[in-house]
Amino acid sequence: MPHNTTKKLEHGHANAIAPPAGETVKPGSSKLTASTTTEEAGTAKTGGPATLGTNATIAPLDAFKVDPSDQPLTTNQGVPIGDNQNTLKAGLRGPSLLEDFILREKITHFDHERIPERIVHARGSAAHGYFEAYDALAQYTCAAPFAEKGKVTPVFARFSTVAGERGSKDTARDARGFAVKFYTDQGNWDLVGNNIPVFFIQDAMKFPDLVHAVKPEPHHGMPQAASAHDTFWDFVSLMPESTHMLMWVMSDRGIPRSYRMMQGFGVHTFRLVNAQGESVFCKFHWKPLQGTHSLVWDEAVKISGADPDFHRRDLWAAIESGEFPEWELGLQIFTEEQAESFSFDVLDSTKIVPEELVPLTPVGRMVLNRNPDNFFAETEQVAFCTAHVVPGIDFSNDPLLAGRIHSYQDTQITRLGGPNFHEIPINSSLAPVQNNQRDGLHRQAIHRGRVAYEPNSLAGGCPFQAGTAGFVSFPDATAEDKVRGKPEKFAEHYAQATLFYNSQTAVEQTHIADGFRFELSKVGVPAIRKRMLSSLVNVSPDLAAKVAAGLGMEVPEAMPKAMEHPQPPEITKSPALSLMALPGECGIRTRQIAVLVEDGVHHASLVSLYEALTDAGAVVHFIGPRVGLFTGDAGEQIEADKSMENAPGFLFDALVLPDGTQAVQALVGNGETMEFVTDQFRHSKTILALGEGRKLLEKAGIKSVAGEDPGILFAESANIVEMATAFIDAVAAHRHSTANRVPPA
Ligand code: HDE
Repeated sequence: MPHNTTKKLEHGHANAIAPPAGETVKPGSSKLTASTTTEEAGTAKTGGPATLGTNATIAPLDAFKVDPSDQPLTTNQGVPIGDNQNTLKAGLRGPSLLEDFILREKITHFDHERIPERIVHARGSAAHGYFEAYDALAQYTCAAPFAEKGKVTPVFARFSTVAGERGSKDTARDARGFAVKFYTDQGNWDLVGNNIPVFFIQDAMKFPDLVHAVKPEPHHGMPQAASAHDTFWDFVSLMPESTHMLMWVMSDRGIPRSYRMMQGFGVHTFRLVNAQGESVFCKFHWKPLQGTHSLVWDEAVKISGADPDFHRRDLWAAIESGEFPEWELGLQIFTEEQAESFSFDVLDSTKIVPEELVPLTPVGRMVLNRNPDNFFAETEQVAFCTAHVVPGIDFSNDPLLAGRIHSYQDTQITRLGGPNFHEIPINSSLAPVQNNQRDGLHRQAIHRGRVAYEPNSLAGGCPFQAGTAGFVSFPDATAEDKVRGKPEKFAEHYAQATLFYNSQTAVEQTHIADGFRFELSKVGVPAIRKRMLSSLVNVSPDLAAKVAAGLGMEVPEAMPKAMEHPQPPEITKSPALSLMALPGECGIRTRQIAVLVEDGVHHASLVSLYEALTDAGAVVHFIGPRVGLFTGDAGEQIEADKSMENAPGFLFDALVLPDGTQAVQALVGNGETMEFVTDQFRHSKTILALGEGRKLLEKAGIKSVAGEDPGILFAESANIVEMATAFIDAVAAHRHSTANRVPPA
């Protein structure tokens, strides 16, 4: 019925509120809902065995979850909304009315949807899970997560890049954040670490300088998520203490294959304190059970274009599919007396404690088994703070850590809009919170009674001090002058950079030189390049020479050292520092394997291979020149879930070239196939050519015969079952750098 009978096309209320109805999906029928309710391992707040289908972080968050199934649309006041399509107007063509509180509420809320992003680590992804202690650790600490064997503590872990903004690519060369919030029954403990065990600077005073140098240059806002620019290298080349961390960031560690495949480190020396008040020093290490793997630079660059969410997607998809990533927590425990004898200072965050000096004690495992329900509510609003420690964990005097203890608490006040960020569901402790702090923006708690001070008699003295049952700072004796300065051993800047370089395999050393060459080639001021090279001479003349050659420069004089005669290092090689020298035993679980398909493909061999690979835990994708159905050699149908256009070769860990005359002919004539094959080859990944599929290698200019390159395998379709095992072993090795592959011209 037209609203105005003289204007037949003007629609009144009845027509205007009916948008076209799309196909509806019943709530609860999505893949997401199905898999998030089938968690295998659950957690309990106070420990005890994990029960099937439960997770202690679910229940407290449940109270805040909103599910609109079968519910009407409402305003924020709960008033049902009749029309969500049209503003209230004085006549259909008339002015909008100020009284339209529904429009105003909707637009006003929208106008304020964004919050400031994190100053650093803005880009990140997170998941829920649990930590399970292997044993009671009472000898060293009374911290709740280590109180008894098998104790389970819920966790929320967030991984991040450092320099890029919130929407930046995942595969930038950068350190990665590795932050874990333990919801212990003694309050929240945040272990806010990185995937690299050292840091660029020794003192918090330099952090704003470092971050200003690495972030996009302030005059033109470039480059995004990259350290390859003048201001960063200007700063670090003037700060020799950065050299050790530079070695790590320029190495393969700076471009991990997956958040699930990287180590994590607490970086600083912390203290463990036991119930008797005795303390030891400690370093925290997370080791992924998925193995440690990295990208190569060319691959990282290409992935950033094809899938900027590469790491986010990987973490999400693994958890959705029930492949819960797992890390083992190891501690390096040592006494203050031991520390004093080391050639380096354990309060210096630019130094590691080599595992040969203090071995790792495995103390438990972390499993991430549930994706967040809402990115903003959980991943964005989670507030990690180094100051969040629990009885049994304490700080050392590391001057970098001291600045962090202040900074994280402080930054949340701007980022999350006030001092009550601890009440946001993802941040709130599972342990009850009782104190006399009151009010402030966005206060949720409704404090009862009239007493908000202590001591009091009107509330019976409650809440009362816990005394020695509460957090007691370790009484670290200090009786010195107030000074600004650094302890003597902080002046030694190169020994561990050299240790790191000398502990790498030849391939890893080449990657480090390549990393420096690339980054410095982006530096426009020659004096900065030269200064950095002169610093690298102190690390390794070999490295300096390689980088200088790559820049077309002479190797300069070594930079004068701050400390000419340091105490000799305890060790000169540490195998634990090389990713490649420590191959994982993790098989091919979650590896992404591309199988090219076309009409006429040899169907039976692909079916057998698919079964063998998925049995081994890999994720197999059939990739065609387009998505959709293809017809196999005997008329069977095979569906391509991705196309070479939407999922290029460099997104996959391994490639299978199919058999079948007609299919191979069609693929040979397709330029995208050649790029697919060439990238797999250039990035040293495993390729299996079935039967006539070898023609695709030949066409791509890859001249390899069986047995020549451990990453290039050939099989006849008839003996695919025997070859599957060899293929699985080759994929498990991840990359075949020893093959010395030269990209075809
Ligand atoms: Fe951070 N860092 N940081 N940092 N950092 C932040 O806190 C800071 C440092 C790390 O997933 C900020 O909530 C100072 C070392 C991670 O939410 C900020 C200093 C290590 C995350 C901050 C350091 C880290 C942050 C920005 C030197 C490895 C992300 C937003 C004194 C051990 C946590 C925020 C997450 C985030 C300050 C050095 C790791 C500004 C002042 C060393 C993983 O507070």
